[in-house]
Amino acid sequence: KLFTVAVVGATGAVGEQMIRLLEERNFPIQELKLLSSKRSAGTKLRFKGREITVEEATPESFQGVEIALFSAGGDVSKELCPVAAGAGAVCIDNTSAFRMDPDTPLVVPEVNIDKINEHKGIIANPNCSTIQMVQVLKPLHDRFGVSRVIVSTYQAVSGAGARAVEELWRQSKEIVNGNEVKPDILPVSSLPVKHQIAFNAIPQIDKFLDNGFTNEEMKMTRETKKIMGDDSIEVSATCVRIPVAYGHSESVYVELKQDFDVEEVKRLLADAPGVVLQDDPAKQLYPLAASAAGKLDTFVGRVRRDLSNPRGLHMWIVSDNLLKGAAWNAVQIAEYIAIQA
Ligand code: 11C
Repeated sequence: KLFTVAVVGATGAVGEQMIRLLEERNFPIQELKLLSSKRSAGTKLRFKGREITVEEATPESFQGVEIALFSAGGDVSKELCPVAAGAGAVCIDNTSAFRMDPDTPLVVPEVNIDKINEHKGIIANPNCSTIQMVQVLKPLHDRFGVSRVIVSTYQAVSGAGARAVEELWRQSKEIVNGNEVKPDILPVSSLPVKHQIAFNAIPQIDKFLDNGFTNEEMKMTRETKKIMGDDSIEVSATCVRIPVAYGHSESVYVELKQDFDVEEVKRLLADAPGVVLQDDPAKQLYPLAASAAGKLDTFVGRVRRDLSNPRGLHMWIVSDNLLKGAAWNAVQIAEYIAIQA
């Protein structure tokens, strides 16, 4: 069967990767509709050697659409996902709009593909920093039980969009050339205070909440519980933006409920779907954002027991935030839907 597919947010950093993956994976497409805001409508994009003109996404855009991939911001999803779902499409939404809605499954295929059919027209794609972490936690939770996670992230600027990547290049050149830096976008484009990102680390991703954590940090807490299907897993996060273009890195400390053998942990991770173990200190082998960029897998290394808690485990987890963290996870879900149809 061939599908009529829409990509909403086609000109954005994630939308661009969705289109590329649909082409590379040879997704069974009858017709591809590329949709965007009014501002980007009229842009011409290529798909399988053909030129497609991007149209403005409106409530009328979804007649006949069977699968709609959304990555155009939460407000667009809130307005148009219910319309698309009402017109018969299955929406795979990359924004946070519906993630915590009890009627919306939040899916990482390697972790909870069993939830995919519980949708009522919308399936949510988790936050990038959550996806790569739960992929690695899942086999450990199944075998030993995970009680607690403390994670610090080192997140790429592309998580904040293509303009943030341009800002990193621009500021880097300004500094190297001895010119004054004028921060414009980061940490949060809608807030008045901006910070330099080139040659810096900013401990703020998204807005602060009353509990002192940021929205990005609380996404990691809440989404992990929902995806893993276990509210008892405690997650505290510190999310940091660093001057890397593509690929989020995470230092993850996990407390397990049972005694474990580090070599068994490594074997479980090596066998986990979509996960690649890169762990050989003697050869200085560990995951790196620069080598994970452009890959579909999630990489884990630096696996070691905590010094004071025998049930504590440390790991370093890296994945391309635009791919497994966004576009690839969404296209993977679309592939499962297509296979079932
Ligand atoms: C970042 N994780 O790196 C964010 C981007 O909820 O989908 C993705 C935000 C989201 O800035």
